[in-house]
Amino acid sequence: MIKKILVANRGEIAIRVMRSCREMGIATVAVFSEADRSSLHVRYADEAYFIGPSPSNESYLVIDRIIKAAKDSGADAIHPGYGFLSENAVFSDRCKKEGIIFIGPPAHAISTMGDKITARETMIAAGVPVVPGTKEAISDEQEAAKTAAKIGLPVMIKASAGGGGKGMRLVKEEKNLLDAIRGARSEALSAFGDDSVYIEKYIESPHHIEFQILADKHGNAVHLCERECSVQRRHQKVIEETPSPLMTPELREKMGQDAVAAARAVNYEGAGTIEFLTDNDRNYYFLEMNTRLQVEHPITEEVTGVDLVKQQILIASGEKLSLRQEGIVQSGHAIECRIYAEDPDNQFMPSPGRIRYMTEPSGPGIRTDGYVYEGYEIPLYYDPMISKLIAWAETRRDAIERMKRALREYKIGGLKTSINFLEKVMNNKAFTEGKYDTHFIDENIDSLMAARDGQTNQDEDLAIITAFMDYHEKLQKSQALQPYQSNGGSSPWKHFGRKQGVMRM
Ligand code: MV4
Repeated sequence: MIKKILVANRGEIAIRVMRSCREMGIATVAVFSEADRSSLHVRYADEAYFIGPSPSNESYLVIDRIIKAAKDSGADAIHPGYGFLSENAVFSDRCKKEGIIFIGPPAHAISTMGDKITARETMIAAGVPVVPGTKEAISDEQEAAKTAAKIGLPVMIKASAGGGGKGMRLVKEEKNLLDAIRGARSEALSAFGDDSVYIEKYIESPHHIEFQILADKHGNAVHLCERECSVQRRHQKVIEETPSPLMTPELREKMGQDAVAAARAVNYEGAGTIEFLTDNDRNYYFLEMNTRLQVEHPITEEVTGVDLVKQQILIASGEKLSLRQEGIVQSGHAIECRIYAEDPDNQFMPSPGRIRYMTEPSGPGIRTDGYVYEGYEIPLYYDPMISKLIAWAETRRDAIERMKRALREYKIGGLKTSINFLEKVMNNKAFTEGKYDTHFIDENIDSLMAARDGQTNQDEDLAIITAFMDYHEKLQKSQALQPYQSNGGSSPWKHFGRKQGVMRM
């Protein structure tokens, strides 16, 4: 039985994890850096431990400090959230050695999937389709040229230690192959300390479709259907939805089975995600596995009704999965928009700063997973994501309308945000028709950036102006009956809105 969980993270995900803990009657421990002294995850927790300076490599990434906080607090488990130490095999192993439950997969699953060449090999052995390409690291450059010719150009050179777009090169012409290999190698060596690279056939206009899986310590594994994550910019996801507009029941069944096979092949435990590239003919290929809870997990929760964090905790406690594959059905449609403190009009530069005012959307079918409050200053040390806005409705069309309504309700003052950009995506034809792939933002950047059509904001300004005019007109009428005495003849414009100026009707 887990009684107390230390959450080795910050921001919205730390709070998200603690919410499930609280519902389960589990005590929570926060850790925080200098920059996070006034962060909400610290106030939310039952207790909190200071772990060092603001830069994450001096606080959230220091294994010894996290372990010490866990020991000092008497926590029997650690939840790593996403990012930071969540996919660190050394950390998973260290927790085990210290007698602390790591709420995540064992070290062997993390390292097998972390090495992309080993992951590909493991998937091939398990019968899961991978992108056509080399099975082993490229050793000889002449051999590489032959392989590329055999696969057929264009190809991608990828770093085995990479992932998420780091250390990748696209090669369209044979004459660029060797330079690309050398470039990818040196980039990989300096970024990861490992210069192994491999070759894959380039999939021209892929969709990024991923499957959520859960696996317990007793050999049971299920999938919780897909998430469509093709709306991304520079390998940063912007919008995710489920079901995928590209999905069919037959394809879901096949991909789901392969996702479960992928998890079984590494004796996976906990929540994980199998990423696939899918082409327009609905061929699909294993890309990589994320051995953690993901940012976009809420959309899966909204359509399946499963609390993924609770499942992670139950699995880590050693319980058998209570879910059966037949019992997992998607109901309705869910979309997530990531709200960032960034300026779309200035190359999406981060825009950290103080939240001067804020009104968050709510109402039917709306969920926000966030951590900021009015007066809070978003630190420049970490990811600039402010919150995740999730809309659920019966149909995709209704979910889009609901998201548009919620984006319009969302008011954040004091810094630049991506809210206006997201509204444009929701109004984009390719998006509303569900005909988009991973090139969507690049291909539509002009119309998504165009000077705001601003209809929504103008409507609101107009509403405020007409409200004032109506008030003022009625105020004057009531003054005609009963002239002013109290304000000494000051301008009615100043008078408007003042407490002592309550009019009689
Ligand atoms: C690819 C690809 C096309 N063909 N591999 C980008 C992130 C990394 N995880 C793998 N990525 C890609 N690998 C082959 N063989 C296209 C991408 C890719 C991409 C993939 C998923 C989501 C967005 C993307 C954006 C650009 C490129």
